[in-house]
Amino acid sequence: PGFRGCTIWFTGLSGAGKTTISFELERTLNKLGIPSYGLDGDNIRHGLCAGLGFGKEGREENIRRVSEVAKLLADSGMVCLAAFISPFEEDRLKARKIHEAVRLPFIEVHVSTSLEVCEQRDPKQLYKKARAGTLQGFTGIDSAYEPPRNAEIVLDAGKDGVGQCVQKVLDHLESVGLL
Ligand code: GGZ
Repeated sequence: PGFRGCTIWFTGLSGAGKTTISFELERTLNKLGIPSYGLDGDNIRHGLCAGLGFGKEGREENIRRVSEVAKLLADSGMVCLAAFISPFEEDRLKARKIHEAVRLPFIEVHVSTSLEVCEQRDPKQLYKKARAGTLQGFTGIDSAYEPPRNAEIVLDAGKDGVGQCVQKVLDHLESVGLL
């Protein structure tokens, strides 16, 4: 059987570099002739998941919908890149199971950039608002992030540049025969 596509799932704190890495990887794969497509909060939470909040249930439903879309993209032969905080182990495990039930590879990438670095970067000033108490339930401040224990790949975008992170994912894909 030929290549059926797969999902590469990026999890980590806000500002960890998930979207940046996944979109750079998307460009690289597409240049290599491997069709890929990135999903993230910007193209999902304004459309498919508009109206969902950031409480436990809103995040759970967000990740459930994204998982189903990722599965369809992977099944179509694409490399689907999903970049979501996805803070809860249970929700990520369900995403994995949705794929594995139909034998589509699911590769979890923990973008483990420290809270310290993410907060220092704070590109949207959300950590600042969360610290000030004007934004409540923010991941890493007053909402939990459960670090994955079963991620296929761990990246630290506080230590490695975007290019190095992308290369680590490509190396993994090659080592498991997906490239
Ligand atoms: C976390 C929040 C919150 C709260 C708004 N907690 O850095 P960003 O801005 O661009 O990325 C964050 C994005 C997270 O959406 P996800 O769909 O990835 O989250 S989850 O997987 O948990 O469903 C951040 C912004 O939304 N944002 N409020 N309270 N991030």
